[in-house]
Amino acid sequence: MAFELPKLGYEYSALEPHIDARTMEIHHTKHHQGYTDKLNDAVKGSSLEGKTIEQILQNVKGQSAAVRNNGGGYYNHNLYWKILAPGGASNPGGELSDALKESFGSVEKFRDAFVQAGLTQFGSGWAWLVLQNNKLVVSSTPNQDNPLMDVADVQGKPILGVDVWEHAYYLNYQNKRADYLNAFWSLINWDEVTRRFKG
Ligand code: MN3
Repeated sequence: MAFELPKLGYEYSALEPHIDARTMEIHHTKHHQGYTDKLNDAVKGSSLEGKTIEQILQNVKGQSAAVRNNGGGYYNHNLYWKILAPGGASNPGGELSDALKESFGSVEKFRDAFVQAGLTQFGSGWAWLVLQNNKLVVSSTPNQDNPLMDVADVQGKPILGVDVWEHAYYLNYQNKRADYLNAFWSLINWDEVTRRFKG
Protein backbone atom coordinates (compact mmCIF):
# COMPACT_ATOMS: atom_id res chain seq x y z
CA MET A 1 0.00 0.00 0.00
CA ALA A 2 1.27 3.41 -0.95
CA PHE A 3 2.18 6.06 1.59
CA GLU A 4 -0.50 8.71 1.94
CA LEU A 5 -0.38 12.38 2.83
CA PRO A 6 -2.03 12.64 6.27
CA LYS A 7 -4.78 15.14 6.93
CA LEU A 8 -3.99 17.81 9.51
CA GLY A 9 -6.05 17.71 12.69
CA TYR A 10 -6.70 21.49 12.40
CA GLU A 11 -7.20 24.26 9.84
CA TYR A 12 -4.28 25.84 8.02
CA SER A 13 -5.08 29.08 9.84
CA ALA A 14 -5.18 27.45 13.29
CA LEU A 15 -1.58 28.29 14.18
CA GLU A 16 -1.81 31.99 13.34
CA PRO A 17 -0.31 34.40 14.14
CA HIS A 18 2.74 32.22 14.84
CA ILE A 19 2.62 30.23 11.60
CA ASP A 20 0.52 31.74 8.82
CA ALA A 21 -2.11 29.84 6.85
CA ARG A 22 -0.37 30.29 3.49
CA THR A 23 2.84 28.77 4.81
CA MET A 24 0.92 25.85 6.29
CA GLU A 25 -1.01 25.22 3.09
CA ILE A 26 2.05 25.30 0.83
CA HIS A 27 4.06 23.24 3.30
CA HIS A 28 1.39 20.54 3.47
CA THR A 29 -0.01 20.44 -0.07
CA LYS A 30 3.23 21.08 -1.97
CA HIS A 31 6.25 20.11 0.11
CA HIS A 32 4.85 17.18 2.10
CA GLN A 33 2.81 15.98 -0.87
CA GLY A 34 5.98 16.10 -2.95
CA TYR A 35 7.96 13.98 -0.49
CA THR A 36 5.06 11.52 -0.32
CA ASP A 37 4.76 11.14 -4.09
CA LYS A 38 8.50 10.83 -4.63
CA LEU A 39 8.82 8.28 -1.82
CA ASN A 40 6.12 6.18 -3.44
CA ASP A 41 7.90 6.42 -6.80
CA ALA A 42 11.23 5.42 -5.22
CA VAL A 43 9.77 2.44 -3.33
CA LYS A 44 7.50 1.11 -6.08
CA GLY A 45 8.67 -2.24 -7.40
CA SER A 46 11.66 -2.36 -5.03
CA SER A 47 12.39 -4.60 -2.05
CA LEU A 48 11.13 -1.76 0.19
CA GLU A 49 7.56 -2.09 -1.04
CA GLY A 50 5.26 -3.05 1.83
CA LYS A 51 7.69 -1.98 4.56
CA THR A 52 6.69 0.66 7.12
CA ILE A 53 8.35 4.06 6.95
CA GLU A 54 10.12 3.30 10.25
CA GLN A 55 11.56 0.05 8.84
CA ILE A 56 12.78 1.89 5.75
CA LEU A 57 14.46 4.68 7.73
CA GLN A 58 16.08 2.35 10.25
CA ASN A 59 17.81 0.58 7.36
CA VAL A 60 18.39 3.49 5.01
CA LYS A 61 22.16 3.06 4.73
CA GLY A 62 22.90 1.99 1.18
CA GLN A 63 19.52 3.11 -0.14
CA SER A 64 19.22 5.78 -2.81
CA ALA A 65 19.18 9.51 -2.09
CA ALA A 66 15.56 9.49 -3.26
CA VAL A 67 14.58 7.00 -0.55
CA ARG A 68 16.59 8.76 2.15
CA ASN A 69 15.45 12.31 1.34
CA ASN A 70 11.82 11.61 0.56
CA GLY A 71 11.39 8.92 3.21
CA GLY A 72 12.79 11.33 5.78
CA GLY A 73 10.64 14.15 4.45
CA TYR A 74 7.54 11.98 4.62
CA TYR A 75 8.17 10.84 8.21
CA ASN A 76 9.43 14.19 9.54
CA HIS A 77 6.41 16.15 8.38
CA ASN A 78 4.00 13.51 9.72
CA LEU A 79 5.60 14.14 13.10
CA TYR A 80 5.72 17.92 12.70
CA TRP A 81 1.96 18.30 12.06
CA LYS A 82 1.16 16.08 15.03
CA ILE A 83 3.35 17.81 17.57
CA LEU A 84 1.91 21.22 16.66
CA ALA A 85 -1.36 22.30 18.22
CA PRO A 86 -3.25 25.54 18.54
CA GLY A 87 -3.57 26.75 22.12
CA GLY A 88 -1.82 23.79 23.72
CA ALA A 89 -0.27 23.56 27.16
CA SER A 90 2.65 25.98 27.40
CA ASN A 91 4.94 23.50 29.12
CA PRO A 92 5.47 19.75 29.36
CA GLY A 93 4.00 18.11 32.45
CA GLY A 94 4.30 14.94 34.50
CA GLU A 95 6.79 12.25 33.58
CA LEU A 96 8.14 14.10 30.56
CA SER A 97 8.83 17.18 32.64
CA ASP A 98 10.71 15.03 35.17
CA ALA A 99 12.73 13.35 32.43
CA LEU A 100 13.64 16.72 30.87
CA LYS A 101 14.82 17.99 34.26
CA GLU A 102 16.88 14.86 34.77
CA SER A 103 18.54 15.11 31.34
CA PHE A 104 18.96 18.88 31.01
CA GLY A 105 18.70 20.30 34.53
CA SER A 106 15.45 22.15 33.83
CA VAL A 107 12.77 22.56 31.17
CA GLU A 108 14.22 26.02 30.45
CA LYS A 109 17.66 24.56 29.79
CA PHE A 110 16.10 22.00 27.48
CA ARG A 111 14.31 24.79 25.62
CA ASP A 112 17.58 26.71 25.22
CA ALA A 113 19.39 23.62 23.92
CA PHE A 114 16.57 22.81 21.50
CA VAL A 115 16.34 26.36 20.12
CA GLN A 116 20.13 26.52 19.86
CA ALA A 117 20.20 23.25 17.91
CA GLY A 118 17.68 24.71 15.45
CA LEU A 119 19.58 27.99 15.17
CA THR A 120 22.95 26.40 14.57
CA GLN A 121 21.84 23.78 12.05
CA PHE A 122 23.57 25.21 8.97
CA GLY A 123 21.21 25.44 6.02
CA SER A 124 18.17 23.18 5.81
CA GLY A 125 17.42 20.56 8.41
CA TRP A 126 15.73 19.72 11.68
CA ALA A 127 16.30 19.97 15.42
CA TRP A 128 15.17 17.09 17.61
CA LEU A 129 14.39 15.87 21.08
CA VAL A 130 15.46 12.24 21.02
CA LEU A 131 14.86 9.35 23.40
CA GLN A 132 18.11 7.40 23.46
CA ASN A 133 18.67 4.54 25.91
CA ASN A 134 16.07 5.96 28.31
CA LYS A 135 17.74 9.36 28.27
CA LEU A 136 16.64 12.51 26.45
CA VAL A 137 19.11 14.27 24.17
CA VAL A 138 18.92 17.15 21.71
CA SER A 139 20.34 16.85 18.19
CA SER A 140 20.03 18.29 14.73
CA THR A 141 20.18 16.71 11.30
CA PRO A 142 20.75 18.11 7.80
CA ASN A 143 18.22 17.96 4.97
CA GLN A 144 15.47 15.41 5.75
CA ASP A 145 17.58 13.08 7.87
CA ASN A 146 16.29 12.12 11.33
CA PRO A 147 17.36 10.18 14.44
CA LEU A 148 15.62 6.98 13.34
CA MET A 149 18.08 6.63 10.48
CA ASP A 150 21.03 4.29 10.79
CA VAL A 151 23.12 7.05 9.17
CA ALA A 152 22.34 9.68 11.85
CA ASP A 153 25.10 10.86 14.23
CA VAL A 154 22.62 10.75 17.12
CA GLN A 155 20.29 7.77 16.87
CA GLY A 156 17.15 7.11 18.85
CA LYS A 157 13.44 7.78 18.83
CA PRO A 158 12.44 11.33 17.84
CA ILE A 159 9.67 12.61 20.11
CA LEU A 160 9.77 16.29 19.11
CA GLY A 161 11.13 17.91 15.97
CA VAL A 162 11.19 21.34 14.37
CA ASP A 163 11.57 21.96 10.67
CA VAL A 164 14.16 24.70 10.08
CA TRP A 165 13.97 24.66 6.29
CA GLU A 166 13.21 28.20 5.13
CA HIS A 167 9.95 26.97 3.56
CA ALA A 168 8.67 26.43 7.11
CA TYR A 169 8.92 30.09 8.10
CA TYR A 170 10.13 32.41 5.36
CA LEU A 171 6.82 34.14 4.49
CA ASN A 172 6.32 35.29 8.08
CA TYR A 173 9.82 35.51 9.45
CA GLN A 174 12.16 35.85 6.43
CA ASN A 175 15.71 35.28 7.73
CA LYS A 176 14.71 35.48 11.41
CA ARG A 177 14.90 31.80 12.31
CA ALA A 178 15.17 32.58 16.02
CA ASP A 179 11.77 34.30 15.99
CA TYR A 180 10.22 31.26 14.29
CA LEU A 181 11.81 28.90 16.82
CA ASN A 182 10.47 30.94 19.72
CA ALA A 183 7.02 31.01 18.14
CA PHE A 184 7.20 27.27 17.52
CA TRP A 185 7.74 26.72 21.24
CA SER A 186 4.32 28.18 22.02
CA LEU A 187 2.65 25.81 19.53
CA ILE A 188 3.99 22.50 20.83
CA ASN A 189 1.36 19.85 21.57
CA TRP A 190 2.90 18.52 24.78
CA ASP A 191 0.28 15.80 25.12
CA GLU A 192 1.46 14.34 21.82
CA VAL A 193 5.13 14.65 22.75
CA THR A 194 4.40 12.88 26.05
CA ARG A 195 2.52 10.13 24.21
CA ARG A 196 5.56 9.54 22.00
CA PHE A 197 7.86 9.65 25.02
CA LYS A 198 5.85 6.94 26.79
CA GLY A 199 4.94 4.88 23.72
MN1 MN3 B 1 9.28 21.17 5.63
